[in-house]
Amino acid sequence: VEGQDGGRMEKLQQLMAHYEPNDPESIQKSFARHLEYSLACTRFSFTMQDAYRAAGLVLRDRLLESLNDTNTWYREQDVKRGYYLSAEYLIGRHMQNAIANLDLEQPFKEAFEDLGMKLEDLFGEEADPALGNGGLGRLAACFLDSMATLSLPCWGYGIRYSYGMFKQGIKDGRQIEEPDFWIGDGCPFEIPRPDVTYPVRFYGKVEEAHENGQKVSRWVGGEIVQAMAYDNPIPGFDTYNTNNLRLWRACPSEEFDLDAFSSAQFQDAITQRRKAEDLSAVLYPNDATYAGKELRLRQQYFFVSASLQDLLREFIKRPNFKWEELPQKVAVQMNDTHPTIAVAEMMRLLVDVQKLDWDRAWELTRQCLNYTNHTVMPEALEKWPVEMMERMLPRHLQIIYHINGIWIQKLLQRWGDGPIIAALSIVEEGDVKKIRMGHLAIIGSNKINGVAAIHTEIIKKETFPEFYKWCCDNGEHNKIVNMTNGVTPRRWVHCANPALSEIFTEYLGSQEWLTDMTKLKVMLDYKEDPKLHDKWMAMKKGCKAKLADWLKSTMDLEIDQDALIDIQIKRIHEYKRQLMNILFVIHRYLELKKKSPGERAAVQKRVVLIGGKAASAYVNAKIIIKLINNVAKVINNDPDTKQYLKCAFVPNYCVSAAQVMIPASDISEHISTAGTEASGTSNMKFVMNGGLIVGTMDGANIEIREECGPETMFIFGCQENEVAGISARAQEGHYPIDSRLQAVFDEIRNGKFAGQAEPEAQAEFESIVSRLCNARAAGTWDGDKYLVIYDFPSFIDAQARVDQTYKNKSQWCKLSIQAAASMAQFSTDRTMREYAKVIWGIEPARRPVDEEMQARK
Ligand code: NBG
Repeated sequence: VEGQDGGRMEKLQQLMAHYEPNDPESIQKSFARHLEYSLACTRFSFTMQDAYRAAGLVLRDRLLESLNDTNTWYREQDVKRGYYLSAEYLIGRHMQNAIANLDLEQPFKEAFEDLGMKLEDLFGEEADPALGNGGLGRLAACFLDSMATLSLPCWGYGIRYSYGMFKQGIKDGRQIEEPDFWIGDGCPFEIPRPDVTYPVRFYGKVEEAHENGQKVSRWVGGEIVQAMAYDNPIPGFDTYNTNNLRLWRACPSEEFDLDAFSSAQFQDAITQRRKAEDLSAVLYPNDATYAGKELRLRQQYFFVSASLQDLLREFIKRPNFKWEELPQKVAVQMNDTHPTIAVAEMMRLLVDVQKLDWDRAWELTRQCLNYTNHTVMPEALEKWPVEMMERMLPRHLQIIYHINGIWIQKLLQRWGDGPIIAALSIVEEGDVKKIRMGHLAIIGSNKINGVAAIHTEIIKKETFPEFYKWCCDNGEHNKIVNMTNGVTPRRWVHCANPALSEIFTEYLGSQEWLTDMTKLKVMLDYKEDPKLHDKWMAMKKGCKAKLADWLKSTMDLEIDQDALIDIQIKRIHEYKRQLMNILFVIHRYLELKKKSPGERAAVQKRVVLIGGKAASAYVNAKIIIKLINNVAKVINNDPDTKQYLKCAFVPNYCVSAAQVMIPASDISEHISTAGTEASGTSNMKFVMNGGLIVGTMDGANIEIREECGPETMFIFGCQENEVAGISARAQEGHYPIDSRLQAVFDEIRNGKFAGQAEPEAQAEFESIVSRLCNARAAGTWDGDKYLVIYDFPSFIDAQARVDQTYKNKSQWCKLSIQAAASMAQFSTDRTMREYAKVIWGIEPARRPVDEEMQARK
């Protein structure tokens, strides 16, 4: 509605001039109103789920005020904006985080306690939005929190999957996958935007035409799907900025043709509609691998196209915009290869739609886009069959060929013909010709980054060595940069571990550490202070009690709260070596069995918890889950040992489970083969919560050790530069097996954990053991690729050091404080500052505080 009729604007302005008040009574009023008017409940009859929804709407009102004003502010300031393109966001529950970041903890608590409700119970009602697989998706969510907290004008773009990561159940010790319809009756935090939609085309053909004497390409026909926006406000902590995570949902482009109701086309219309909606229906449950399915490429193009159309529209809306300014106003980050079709789509939008000439468009594209690599596992670098791309995205294939043609010309001019040309081509020749998305990303990007120091070095030397050579030849040494990952201390300390948050705030005299973790260094002065030790140990005890309650209620497991808590939670993957962990548990059990009752009492009690999901098609990972469950069953039921050693597989590991488990750990396992884990981020969360790490010299472990001191970490295993040599020896059969590991293998082979009762499992377990012991027969090697046998003895030693150190409680406490207080480097605030400065060239744009906001505070 436009115009000023009857002073409408002024009137509305007056009516809406004030922010929603944040005192407990106003919150209660707002709650009651939503309960009755938004949810149609009565004040006499509503469920906890209703209460959660109404409370969510109370928060949403406040989030919206801030989101709208922040957007207006960014527009007025005409700031450069960042756009994070990610197929995954493992956001976890919104409510507690939103309350903390909006600085509403006290009034909310009062408001709801006064109504006889506990906030924790409300939080427990929220479905955990799991629109991601693991570390990559969770990192994206932590990034959003930090971007908002730093007042960086940055948005996230992704897909609003109706079904997120599957729910993992365990039946007879095996993983079963259940659909996660998280969206259920709707999420109170999201804002559907039916007015923000974009058409996204698939299939069809390319026509050449002439326009004003110029040859142009027109992509026509095929089918069009509409992308509709759903906004998820992301509030910053200690700032008035709220950013946006815009997720796209696929909708059919046309509503039903009513005439078709009476005709045979009706069924067709329904099928078309379904097909469109299928696009954003499910998240692919693969972590660090990719399954080359057509639907996956459709999902990727769908969200990339909608996002680029949206951000270009915002750019064009600026008065007197000029295309040359695009790199001064827009920076795009492509999170892994999933969104890298963006390179071709940006070119299509600039050349075909905006009519820029090729060279100019290419310059702009290359200056705006950036690419993060998250893994060195070759099976995760996506490659799409040329045939598939030609069918689905014919214009993009043309564009990619054109980009590649120019690129190859440049290479030939510089180096002449040779094998390096084929290695660097975007097109992979072979039986099935493929487009290498990693190559496309690198060629189309301004900066490329790895996610931890060692990982970035491996990218340069092993993953993309030819590119690195090209960059160095061109004087572009800094094209590949390192951006070590982080985690947000708001969710991972303040929300997950309120008792620890209180200790920090008490010792520092303010909450400043939550936005500047270097402040925690002050804690080092007290690391030997018995008073702090008492508080610290009480904090750990409280966290363990919470964990114990949670384990009891979710899986009916009882644990000894005085035991050392040892946790490994992450996706199940051979390179992460959950197998080595469970083999060690068996070893520990066998050692205990050998001892007399008196000797056993002297052994450190331990509870070993392992959790994580296996990709549904990943056979070996699923066998490992079964093995863990079977081992747990034997150990936990052995009257000789069960008070000293307990082991459990914790089902359905997810963000909210992590928030309970991480604070309770004494040690956690980050034990990937050196050179395989790009970074890891749970390692950071554990240490921030005062847990110590058993780990290899891999990923971010290396940097954590540097920051916290080697004495705080139990390091073992071979180094990255030794792996190739050891592997070669293993393949030749010169690969001794430690007698203690041999004893474990024997026990498995003898049927201790399956046997005749479960012949199928027995065969699977035996196959795992014999694979480890395999030398190379012929062709490809399927032996101990991840060097479990080689690293096992030093793993046992590291665990012995853990037990030894843990005996001295005050020494342990000191190390725990020292490590937790030294983690400033691993806040995503640091990571985001680096991206903003080095990659994006984006400055913070903090909303100024007006009097009303000040008064409200
Ligand atoms: C994962 C790595 C982790 C890393 C996260 C975030 C993929 C493809 N990669 O080591 O395995 O911490 O990314 O960078 O999921």
